[in-house]
Amino acid sequence: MAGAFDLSRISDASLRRAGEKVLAGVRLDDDDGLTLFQTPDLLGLGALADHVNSAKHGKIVTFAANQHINPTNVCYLRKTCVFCSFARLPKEEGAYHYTLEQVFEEASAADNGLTREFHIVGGLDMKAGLQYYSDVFRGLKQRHPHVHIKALTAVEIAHIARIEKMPIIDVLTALREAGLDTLPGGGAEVFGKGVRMAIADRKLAAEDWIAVHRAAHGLGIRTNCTMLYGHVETLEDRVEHLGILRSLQDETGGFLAYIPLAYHPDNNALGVELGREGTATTGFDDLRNVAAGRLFLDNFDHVKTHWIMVTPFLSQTALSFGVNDLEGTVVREKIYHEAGAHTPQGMTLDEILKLIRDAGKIPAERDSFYNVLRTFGAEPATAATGAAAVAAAAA
Ligand code: V47
Repeated sequence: MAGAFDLSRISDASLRRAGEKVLAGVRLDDDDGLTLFQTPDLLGLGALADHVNSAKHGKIVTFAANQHINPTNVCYLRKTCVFCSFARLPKEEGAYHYTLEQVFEEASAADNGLTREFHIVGGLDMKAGLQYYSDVFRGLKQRHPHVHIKALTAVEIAHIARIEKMPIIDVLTALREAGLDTLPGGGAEVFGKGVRMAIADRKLAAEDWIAVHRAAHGLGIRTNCTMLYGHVETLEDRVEHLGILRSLQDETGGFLAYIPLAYHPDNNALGVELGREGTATTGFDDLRNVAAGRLFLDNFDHVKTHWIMVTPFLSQTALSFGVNDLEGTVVREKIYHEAGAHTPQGMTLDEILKLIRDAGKIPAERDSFYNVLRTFGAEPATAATGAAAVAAAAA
């Protein structure tokens, strides 16, 4: 690995042993994984993850000019995915299902000339099958031919396959013909059976989520992956989850990025049950999750921080904890705002550039395959904010 790392910066002996392995290029095992999630030495963990990230990406932090679109919140798992605040039953107050024209109207924000990616996900709506999404994608590509379509989680793909009585592979092939380019990483939640039973017992099982991504990779469709942390999962569950993602990446190399997602407890049954309303994850755990992802997932190039979920301030700090990619402009976010996120709905290009520069990093706009399109010159960082303050403390 490029450059030297002084292991004496790490105060925790177990983490130092994991650090020795990382520096020697030896893969971390499950016990090391637990250490990443247990160590009290957050700054040591972050410094190690930052070292690994800097060796891959230098000071470059990428973002995409993207727009989130959620065509429907109707979802037949409304009552059983107890962590979700977005879903509605068809006749419930607040339920919506966009017509094609409504999707195209919302997407017209991309006429700004900046947007390069649509991120499209929604509920498991019996009226949103193959024809609906094929029409959505074809219509979007006609209107915005240069905009990449990252759409439909593995759970939605499996839902379409079920209602159309088609094999997964045929659904993926048909959607690709209609304009689908890549799949987002949602729906993974936590793979462990006990956790899935507790928070999403009728949702696509772990092995089926993996099967959809394997099928996509086999067709050359790249995908992302996620882990929803900060609810009922144990640290062992987190390590197991990361291990499953790492194994599929060994097999296919098809994952583009890993995105840890912080659970938001407002307006959902799980938040009430846990007595957690108004209490999101801690900053400590948010930073730990990105750093652990960077170190454990040694076969992933990209780790993304989702500023909508963890706040721009925390995302900025995460840039010194192993992260090389920042969720983009977004434009209008619904899923986490229903669940209590108080962050803005979107960020302007200038805000993103400032956030990255003030962390002492170099902003770069990327395409959806993580190719850098343009780099924005390094500007002097302003006062010690976010990541700069933490990096200074860790040095
Ligand atoms: O799978 C739902 C999560 C995910 C809540 O691939 C919640 O680039 C927190 O996957 N608190 C969908 N999270 C979003 C997603 C995603 C987001 C950004 C980028 C990418 C990408 C993918 O949202 C769901 C679920 O894990 N979610 N409810 C909640 N209350």
